[in-house]
Amino acid sequence: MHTIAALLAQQPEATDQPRRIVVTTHTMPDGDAIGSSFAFAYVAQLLGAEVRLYLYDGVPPAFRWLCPPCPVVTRLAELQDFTPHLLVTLDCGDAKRPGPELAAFFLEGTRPFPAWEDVCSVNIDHHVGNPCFATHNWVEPGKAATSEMVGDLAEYLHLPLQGGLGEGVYLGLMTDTGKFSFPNTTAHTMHMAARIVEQGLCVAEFTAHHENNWSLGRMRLWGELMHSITLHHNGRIASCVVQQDHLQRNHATKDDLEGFAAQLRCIGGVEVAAFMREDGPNRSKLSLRSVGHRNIRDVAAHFGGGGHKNAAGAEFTLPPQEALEQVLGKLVETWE
Ligand SMILES: [Mn+2]
Repeated sequence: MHTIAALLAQQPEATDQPRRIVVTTHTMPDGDAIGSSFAFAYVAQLLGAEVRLYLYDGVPPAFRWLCPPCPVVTRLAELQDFTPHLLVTLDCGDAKRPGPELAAFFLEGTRPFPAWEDVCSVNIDHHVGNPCFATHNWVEPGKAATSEMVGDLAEYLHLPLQGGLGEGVYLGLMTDTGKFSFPNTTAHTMHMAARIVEQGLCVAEFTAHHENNWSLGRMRLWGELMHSITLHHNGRIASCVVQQDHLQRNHATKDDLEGFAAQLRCIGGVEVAAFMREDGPNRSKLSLRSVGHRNIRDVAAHFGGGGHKNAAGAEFTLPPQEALEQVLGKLVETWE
């Protein structure tokens, strides 16, 4: 954290121009991705930097009530002559997570533009097994959320967790801990949330914005999917498959599926929830969720994915039902 703080404070050599920073996070951003990247952008701006957010998938509708701290672009070309000194990734467990336009940059060092020759990269994340793909890496798997790390950084720099900065940190804390209920929730997490509330965040208003915003289509989609849930392994595994036509008939999008895997885990006795989404012809995406002691990260990793002990995922080049069969097989085979 000290290195990152020092990097942010540093002025570019021989110029009085502000430091330029591109902040990014993973594709299909969740609450921690949006929360940590927004909050980091606020921190950088408070330190005098000029900042752009690069979000390959844009800001999902569920988070559009939050005020972005700076201009948001969805393609690198939109940055035009904004050549950054620093490129900062947040909540990205590996080099491919920021999206296809930056994969070659992190994997092979290929610059997307010649002017990016001297761009220095920073990776701030809390995923176990993060391969430290950037020039500077600050990875703390013990942290509940990447947003918690940004909160630590802000407080280390004596910046109050208020306004948009507080909202961003709170969003990440709340979503990555399942509203302060998952095993990753620590006293430090709750103290930080309390300080944000002390500094002006209204919990009821925030929750209303964040939760009471479902479309009728989303509600109907969840209803339909709930009817199709299957239990396996004596009721200890719950599974569900969502196909493209589920979305179409309910006028819903894949963003409307956010949180469904965690909901599956609410069934009494279920220790692992496996949710498989059809993503295209022969393409599927898995979300795995588990209760406290049960680690599903290794199963996700077996299929080339990753994540955390209790929340992980993977992608498949198979139709969803076939992919699910493989996952269920692996879960039972490795069950202890
Ligand atoms: Mn996270």
